[in-house]
Amino acid sequence: RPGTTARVPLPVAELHLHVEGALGPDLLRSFARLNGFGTAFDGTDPEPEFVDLQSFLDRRDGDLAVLRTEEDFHELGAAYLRAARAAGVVRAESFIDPMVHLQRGVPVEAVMRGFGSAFAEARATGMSCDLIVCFTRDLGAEAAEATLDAVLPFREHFIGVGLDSAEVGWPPSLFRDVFARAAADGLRLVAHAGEEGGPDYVREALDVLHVERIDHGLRAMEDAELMARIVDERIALTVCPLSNVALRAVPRMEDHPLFAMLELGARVTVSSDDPAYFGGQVDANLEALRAAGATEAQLETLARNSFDAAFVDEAERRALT
Ligand code: ES4
Ligand code: ZN
Repeated sequence: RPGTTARVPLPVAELHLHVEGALGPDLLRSFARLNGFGTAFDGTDPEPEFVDLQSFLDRRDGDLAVLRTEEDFHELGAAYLRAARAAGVVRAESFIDPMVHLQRGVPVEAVMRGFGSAFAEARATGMSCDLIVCFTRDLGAEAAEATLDAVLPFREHFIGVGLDSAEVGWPPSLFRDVFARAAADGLRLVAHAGEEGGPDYVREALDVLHVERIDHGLRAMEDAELMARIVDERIALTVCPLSNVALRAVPRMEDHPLFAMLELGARVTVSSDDPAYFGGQVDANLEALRAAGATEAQLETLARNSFDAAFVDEAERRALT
């Protein structure tokens, strides 16, 4: 576009990002060659069409086959942090899913040491970033307990736990005990709820798991009383606009419930979820909202909310903004 200058990205905290979802086509091909898959992934469609959350998870699981070693996880983590920085992310709280990798025979140790060392290295160069370990909810509560046991030896590499993957049929209440144990270990708590599951899932995440933020939370909008509470208690919602449209949780960006959530005064934040699959990093998500009618004031509110909702103390918060 001649005559336009590149916009400096708005500084934000990205609070809802799955590092595995940053595995883009170039990295995918290079890991495939490195790990003996030859050119099997060369024709992989870089912009796939999804119909729902499960269709994305199936595609992603196929791609993740190329990740085998601690070094692979290190490289993927470092690649995400570089791309995020360029997109304006000055604080990253990023999800990883150790059980997804263990399912295909990769030891939890390789995942934790690889991602952990990438984040530690970035921290040493002045980036504010931490990991959150997600329980893969469709593997059930016993697997979640086993996950917590398996990652606790790497406690220095993560600050909290979350709950992700296929939502419907796996209500938060199933995970009461493992979240209580994580809280007792001093871990911060978040959970995906209300992406495909109804407002009851959001309510359970708050009342049974005692999470501090809700990831997505879209369907909380179906329950006015619940939204009033979310506003009142300043519970952050980490919303991922491009993901929601790609996975058809929202029909069109112009209809995104984020606009009404902001009107209610909810602490809405914006993140990219899985940037390699849904059309870009957090800056692309903010840009998509702008194109759908978000005002500068709304975009600034979203950025400020992201810092208010981040798991940092006052001193670090001041250093970030
Ligand atoms: C995910 Cl529930 C959900 N949504 C988007 N990306 C994901 N990666 C893993 N679980
Ligand atoms: Zn997510």
